[in-house]
Amino acid sequence: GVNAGYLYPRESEFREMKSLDGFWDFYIPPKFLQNSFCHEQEDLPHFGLKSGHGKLLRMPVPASFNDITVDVDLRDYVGIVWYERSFFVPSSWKNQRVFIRFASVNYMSSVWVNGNFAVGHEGGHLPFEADISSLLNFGKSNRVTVSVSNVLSNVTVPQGHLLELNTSTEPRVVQTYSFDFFNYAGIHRPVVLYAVPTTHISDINITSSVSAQNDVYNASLSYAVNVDGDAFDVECRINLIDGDGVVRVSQHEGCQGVIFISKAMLWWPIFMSPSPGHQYTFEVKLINTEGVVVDIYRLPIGIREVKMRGNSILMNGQPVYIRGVGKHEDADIRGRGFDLPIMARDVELMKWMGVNCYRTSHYPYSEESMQLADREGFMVIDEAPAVNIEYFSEELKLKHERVLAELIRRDKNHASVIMWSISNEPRTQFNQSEPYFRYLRDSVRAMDPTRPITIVIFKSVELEFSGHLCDVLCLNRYNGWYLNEGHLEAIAPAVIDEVRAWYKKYGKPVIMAEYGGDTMIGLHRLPSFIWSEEYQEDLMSEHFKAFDVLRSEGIFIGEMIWNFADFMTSQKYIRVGGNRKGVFTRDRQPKAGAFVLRQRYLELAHEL
Ligand code: GCB
Repeated sequence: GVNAGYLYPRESEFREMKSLDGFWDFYIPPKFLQNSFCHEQEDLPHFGLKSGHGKLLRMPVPASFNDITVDVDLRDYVGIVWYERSFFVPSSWKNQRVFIRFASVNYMSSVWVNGNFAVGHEGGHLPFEADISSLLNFGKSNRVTVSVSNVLSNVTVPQGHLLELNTSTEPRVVQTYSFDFFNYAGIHRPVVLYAVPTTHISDINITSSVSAQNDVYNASLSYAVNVDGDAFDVECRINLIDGDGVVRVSQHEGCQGVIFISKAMLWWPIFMSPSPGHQYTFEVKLINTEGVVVDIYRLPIGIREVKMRGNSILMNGQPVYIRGVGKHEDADIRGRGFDLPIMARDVELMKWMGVNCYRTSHYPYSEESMQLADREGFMVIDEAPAVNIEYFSEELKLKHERVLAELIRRDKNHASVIMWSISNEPRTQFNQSEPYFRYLRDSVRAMDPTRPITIVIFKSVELEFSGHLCDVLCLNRYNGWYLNEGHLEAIAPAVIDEVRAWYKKYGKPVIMAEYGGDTMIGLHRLPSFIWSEEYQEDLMSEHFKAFDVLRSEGIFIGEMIWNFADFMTSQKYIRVGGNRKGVFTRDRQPKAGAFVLRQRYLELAHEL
């Protein structure tokens, strides 16, 4: 549910953690049981996976399960799989509250501890947890069992469809979906066990506003701390601590209030300040009626204010131009699995190219990557996992709203997040999309009135029913690729005409959120020819001509190449070992296009 698990677990004097990552038992049910929760499946958590009749393997956590083995049935698996492991809980945790927390399981999961149901969750990419104190054996061994289903339907976010295929042996259920990235599944992000005091900090909300007086910034932070347990018996003491460990402001009043900071060091995007990504530590101490500290939580925060004025996004009053990339959490073998080295490498490559922003296309990224963006000063367009919505219904709308609530609850305190993206390429040519997205836009606005909102559009300007709901128009358009492939000379006029038409229709500034073309590294053609590195370079340069014209007209505020790196897709004849629109390969080495982008982005960074 929306009420738990969104405060990132951190150790402190009062908080202990234990990682449950590593090899887990992994169970594939016998074929005839893969799509249903019938008897044998219901008994599994009780007796353990070893009691079943399926296939037992060892599976690394976190990782997608699809690309670990050489088994095509597992790669293309549709249905329920199971994970299980044992762990010890120290006796010293007995008088605390113990939670198990999954940072992401894709798509639908249920969790049992020692055979007892603990929690269920629908939707990949967002965390969930359960207080399992009453289910544990303290000072002894325990068992956790997790079922994972990767089935997508009309009422999942994102949507997908099952088909039955006749084969030479038996009919086979296959999953289809209209988005192109591979539907990886499994326990994708870390699993932790953590213990907190019975009365503890359960959530923190912070918003900052900034005022400038001759180059000096004063800021005010509004904060609210939620307490779980005997909330009436505790008070909050807040310290705002700077990077050097010095307490800048100390406030004793309460769990809700406003802190004023004179001469604040603001959070600035990368390239906009000599010290981008500045953070303070927001330290909360819970104090009981005897004046004794009972819990401490420390949240890194950046002080900054995002605002729209006219056609500009202002960061601390300064207009920003987005030099961006669309990305994926995707890598060889681990699929969508959490991967710190890839995350760190991506940050280095983005810095090298002069990137100042990325979109979490097409789902929320890991909490660690959001923290890294805060620290490095990247701006993030934070996207819900609602990609390619085709069928609109009341049930889907409410699920989509819950996913947005979970996303905002998780990411609201990140300085890097400058905008919420409700959806990527929904079918907004249909009338029903208007009330659907109006409802969600209003809901997001109510949950977070501080950030602009977008829907990433790909329909044509004449037949489109959602642009008026957006604060910024994000447009995906593949000139020189899906449109007029091979015709580089047609790119610039088409982009200019279309962006002007969008601006004219809705009066909102435009970001080109995707453009690009597939490129096989090592394929060279003179003159350039589609799929060659030269073609990607030329395609980009033609877009830049249009972007510069539109920028000078004041209606265009950002460009984002599709994609940062090559990534895996489902099997399609237009895909060669995946989508090759990356300016980097899947193993993060540059194609020629990366150098072209770098030159432009660094020039723009210094000119702006
Ligand atoms: C799009 C989608 C993106 C695809 C891309 C492509 O419009 O938003 O997910 O990967 O096109 O390369 O086809």
